[in-house]
Amino acid sequence: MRTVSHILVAVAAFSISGVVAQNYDVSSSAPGYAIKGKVHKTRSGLEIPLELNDGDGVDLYGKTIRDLVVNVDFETADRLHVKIGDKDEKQIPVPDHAYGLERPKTRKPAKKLNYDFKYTENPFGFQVIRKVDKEVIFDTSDYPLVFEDQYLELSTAVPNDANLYGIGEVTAPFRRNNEQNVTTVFARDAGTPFYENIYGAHPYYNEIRKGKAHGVFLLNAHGMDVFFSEGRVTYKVIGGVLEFYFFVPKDGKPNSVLEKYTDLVGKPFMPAMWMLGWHHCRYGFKNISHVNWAVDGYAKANIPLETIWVDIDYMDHMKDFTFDEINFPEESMVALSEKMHANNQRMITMVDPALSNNDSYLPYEHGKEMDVFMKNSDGSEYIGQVWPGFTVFPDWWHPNVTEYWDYWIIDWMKKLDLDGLWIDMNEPASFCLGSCGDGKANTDPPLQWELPEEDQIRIHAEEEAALKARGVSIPGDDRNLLYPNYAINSGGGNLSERTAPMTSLHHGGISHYDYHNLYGHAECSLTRNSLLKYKPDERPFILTRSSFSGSGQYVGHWTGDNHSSWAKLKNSIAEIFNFQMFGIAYSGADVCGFFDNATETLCTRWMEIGAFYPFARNHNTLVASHQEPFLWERTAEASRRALAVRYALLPYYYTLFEEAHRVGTGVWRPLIFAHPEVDAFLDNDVQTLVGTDILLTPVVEENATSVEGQFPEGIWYDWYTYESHVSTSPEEKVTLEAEMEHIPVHIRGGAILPLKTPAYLVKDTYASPYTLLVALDQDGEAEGRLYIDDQHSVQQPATSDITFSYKRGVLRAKGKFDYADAEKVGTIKIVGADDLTTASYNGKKFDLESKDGAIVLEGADIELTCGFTVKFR
Ligand SMILES: *[C@@H]1O[C@H](CO)[C@@H](O)[C@H](O)[C@H]1NC(C)=O
Ligand SMILES: *[C@@H]1O[C@H](CO)[C@@H](O)[C@H](O)[C@H]1NC(C)=O
Ligand SMILES: *[C@@H]1O[C@H](CO)[C@@H](O)[C@H](O)[C@H]1NC(C)=O
Ligand SMILES: *[C@@H]1O[C@H](CO)[C@@H](O)[C@H](O)[C@H]1NC(C)=O
Ligand SMILES: *[C@@H]1O[C@H](CO)[C@@H](O)[C@H](O)[C@H]1NC(C)=O
Ligand SMILES: *[C@@H]1O[C@H](CO)[C@@H](O)[C@H](O)[C@H]1NC(C)=O
Ligand SMILES: *[C@@H]1O[C@H](CO)[C@@H](O)[C@H](O)[C@H]1NC(C)=O
Ligand SMILES: CC(=O)N[C@H]1CO[C@H](CO)[C@@H](O)[C@@H]1O
Repeated sequence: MRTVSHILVAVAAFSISGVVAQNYDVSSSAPGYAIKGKVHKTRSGLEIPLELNDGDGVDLYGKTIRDLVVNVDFETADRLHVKIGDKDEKQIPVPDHAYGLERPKTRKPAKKLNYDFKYTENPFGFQVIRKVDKEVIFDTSDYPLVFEDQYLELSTAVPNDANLYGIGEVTAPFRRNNEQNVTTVFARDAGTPFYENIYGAHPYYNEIRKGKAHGVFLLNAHGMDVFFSEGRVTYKVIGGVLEFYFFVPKDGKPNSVLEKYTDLVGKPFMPAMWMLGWHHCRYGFKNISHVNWAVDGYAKANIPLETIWVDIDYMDHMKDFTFDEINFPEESMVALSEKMHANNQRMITMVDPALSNNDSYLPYEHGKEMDVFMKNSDGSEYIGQVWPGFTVFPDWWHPNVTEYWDYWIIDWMKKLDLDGLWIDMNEPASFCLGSCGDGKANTDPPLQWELPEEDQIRIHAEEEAALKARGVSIPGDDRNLLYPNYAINSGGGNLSERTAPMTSLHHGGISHYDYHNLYGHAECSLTRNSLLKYKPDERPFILTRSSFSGSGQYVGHWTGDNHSSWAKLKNSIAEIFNFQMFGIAYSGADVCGFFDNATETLCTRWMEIGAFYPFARNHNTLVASHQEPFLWERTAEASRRALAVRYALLPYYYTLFEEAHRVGTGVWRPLIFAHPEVDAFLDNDVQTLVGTDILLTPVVEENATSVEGQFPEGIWYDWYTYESHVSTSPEEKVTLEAEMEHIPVHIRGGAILPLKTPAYLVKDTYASPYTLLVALDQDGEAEGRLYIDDQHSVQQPATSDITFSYKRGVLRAKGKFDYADAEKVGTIKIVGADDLTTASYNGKKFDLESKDGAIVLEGADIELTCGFTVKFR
């Protein structure tokens, strides 16, 4: 939802002394470690004991740990696990649990490994070698390992100007090899400043080297800086252990790397069909009639709207599970939900984790009784400040919290018959520096950025004093949790800025310092389970702001509080690519921008590409002017046109989501991931492949009426005219016409696309028979896939999984045809052939029509209950 951009200004005024950009060098003075004793063979690999070398340069930023153990597990042919941990196991790893990561249990080493693992004795270092071309893809041997309680450092050599993608969450170009640059991984509520750490934590990257891809995942939930510099990647981590996973599929395809990564962290969840429709939201709807105005506005303008969202506006004093009795009374919200459902539309509301600590607020009383809120280091209740004023925070690790959260979530879902939940502010965000004191003030504290600057500075100083007064560590833990000596480059400054104090506690005495990056992830997992208890057989809809590696199995993600600017429009594409790579396929950015005022042209161009986001929603903030797409003629027209393409493609999108869910591949794909061998695509983070067959070339520059695009080799057909473009050199930049209401969309020659006739609603769209669009390649051939199920149930008794092929004039469908209410193919269109006049199917002859650039068979009436063949002549 929101962060307040003004706070950035305010914070800057505090002159953050603890936060200077850190030294980019590795600690060359560190003595490193040597193998001490015997290297053991274990059931699945090796166990290597390490001991610190003598020498100076210890205790760089923390307490040096002398004895380490390296566990190497050859888990699968393409996955290697290397964990460097302290022998005493005092360091806190990512828990082996759904709120962390459930590790696969490996019983014996895999055979026929696609990688080699080598190590050096003294100093200890290791190499991961891609077997197929002997490429050393990870190599720590030239850099000393540093292992201290609050500072771990490890570097690998990479080529100069390496092609690195990933490490997040960050707003940045997709290819991340900026010279001497740092990406900080530390969940943070910040309105998407370029290059700074924001909401989620994803210590994962893909590298493309010599046309082949591999993946590197550091499974660690502590704050860290990752430096991509010339010839080197360096991790500087403030706790935990160094638990790496390397993904080295034999074929070197980026999609295979994603498959292997999501084998480990979890596959993206399968959305229900309706979730693929268009969503609308605004923070700042004044009252329920205002929301209805938006719903009706879409209808009048005939711009598809599937789901309306209500932000915190509906709440009484912004408290979860309450209603503003004047502007959003309960009965009006129920009526809105009923109206939406009566029209086959949907409704979603926001729920924040932080709960008002007002004594007469039932969710607070209840939680207090069950003791489920986070604690200060002295055992008292931790009080922060979020929208309702002073707040407490559910501790997702408390044994009572499941019962507690289930109760309130299910009650809320029932009350409004909601279709899903939006969970925000779960970094967790809190507006004080760590603690807001005892939260006993009689009135809600004013939002700090609304105060004069001198008051902001005074309050901040008071907060800092109060925080320090509690101590920088937790009794029994001598680490400096508030101000570790190595200050990661968090854009927020000190770690506890705008979040819970690092010294606050989760159940079992775990400090927030150790679990901060998992807070949102845990909420995702827990909330999904609550929704499954509410309706066990409905696929839950949850959209989260904060996430961690693996959250995609529970939720979707939007890229947070962006701006109505051309730069943010362009960058939204790279951000979505990142989340496809992180295993959160259902992701999107706020279309038309959240902060600031969108102009007609910006919103028009944004609706055009936003119509194709895997998760597609227009969303805006309180003070910004309205940006409902029906408010401007040109935006409305562009929205209708682009959404007609999306809705026509729904079966294709749905089939891709099924693939993402089963295999782990992204729905949106950068050209370089489809063609890692084409260097010309390395930096192209504007053009987007939807799956393999649809290429989008959006305009992201103001006033442009044409756009340059690159095309992988082969034939590409214009979506609207079927005009063909034959690409022989992907390097070539082709200029495409793109008047204001038009987004260039191309179909890959060689694809068979299952399409529907677009209508206002997903349901009505689906009621139409399929059109099979057969787009021929140079050899006159094509292939495609269609997945069918009941569109919403978790368990599917029978599904259809159909492959289509077209060869030498014969269209064949085969596969699995089990789905009970199988639909029909009504129309077959062939693009790229001009000499066909008749077709025969099941003994019936059809005359073909040549229409609008395609050869068309109408009225085919083919039931998708078994395989079929259509012969064209
Ligand atoms: C950050 O922490 C340091 C102590 O390490 C302190 O001197 C500084 O004032 C803090 N800055 C902010 C903005 O809280
Ligand atoms: C990181 O790269 C960006 C873009 O090239 C640049 O603006 C920024 O200054 C760099 N940051 C550092 C710390 O070098
Ligand atoms: C609802 O809000 C709109 C927009 O501010 C305003 O025009 C209208 O008068 C309000 N309606 C009611 C019933 O308060
Ligand atoms: C769980 O809640 C009950 C009250 O419902 C309370 O008595 C109990 O102490 C709580 N458990 C823990 C571990 O706090
Ligand atoms: C608690 O909530 C009640 C009811 O909304 C309100 O009247 C009261 O002022 C609140 N108390 C505090 C301390 O905010
Ligand atoms: C945005 O538009 C509103 C009026 O709708 C205006 O009050 C506000 O100042 C504008 N904001 C900016 C940043 O231009
Ligand atoms: C786009 O056109 C408008 C109106 O002519 C002009 O004000 C604006 O500066 C132009 N923007 C760019 C980036 O050229
Ligand atoms: C923090 C950040 O990235 N702010 C940018 C948001 O977008 C506006 C343009 O709309 C820029 O001016 C800001 O710098």
